[in-house]
Amino acid sequence: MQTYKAARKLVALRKMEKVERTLGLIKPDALLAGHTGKILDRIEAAGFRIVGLKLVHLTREEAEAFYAVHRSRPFFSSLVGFMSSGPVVAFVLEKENAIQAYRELMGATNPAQAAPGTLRALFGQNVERNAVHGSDSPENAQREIYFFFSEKELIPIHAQIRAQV
Ligand code: RTP
Ligand code: MG
Repeated sequence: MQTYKAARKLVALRKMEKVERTLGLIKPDALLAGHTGKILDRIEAAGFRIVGLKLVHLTREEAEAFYAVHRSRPFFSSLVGFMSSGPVVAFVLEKENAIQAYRELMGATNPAQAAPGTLRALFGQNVERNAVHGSDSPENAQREIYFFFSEKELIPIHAQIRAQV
């Protein structure tokens, strides 16, 4: 009963504050180059709250399912090969307008065209090995979050603290 009330309060709080959730990945290139700490530091410094976090090594089939929207693109086979070549860090971020805000922090798909100071400009190598992923719409964010996480693995620490007062 108490838990149900608390959960409803959290949902209301998130709606009131227009807090959105997005799914992010640190891709195998950046992870294997040892950039995880620096990338997460920049994400937190930009005001995102991490509510889910894990290491995952995708199989080729899982990478194909994750990027299914790009199935007919010429780069699909290479992309899923790259995304299953090593582990990724998966995370769920919360912030007002998180989806667009995180895409701005990532920068353009091609690191050569990404604005200075963005994650892809700083840590990306080329248009495929571009260090990070971020959801591009509320529908895709929802699908991608539950591709990697169960509800129990998402812990809105900041909202929990405020809900207690
Ligand atoms: P992401 O989905 O990973 O956040 O990247 P994005 O929205 O900026 O780019 P998208 O068009 O969705 O492409 C997904 C990923 O495919 C790789 N890619 N390779 N060789 C190429 O021309 C090419 N174009 C895209 C990148 O890894 C890109 O992030
Ligand atoms: Mg995309």
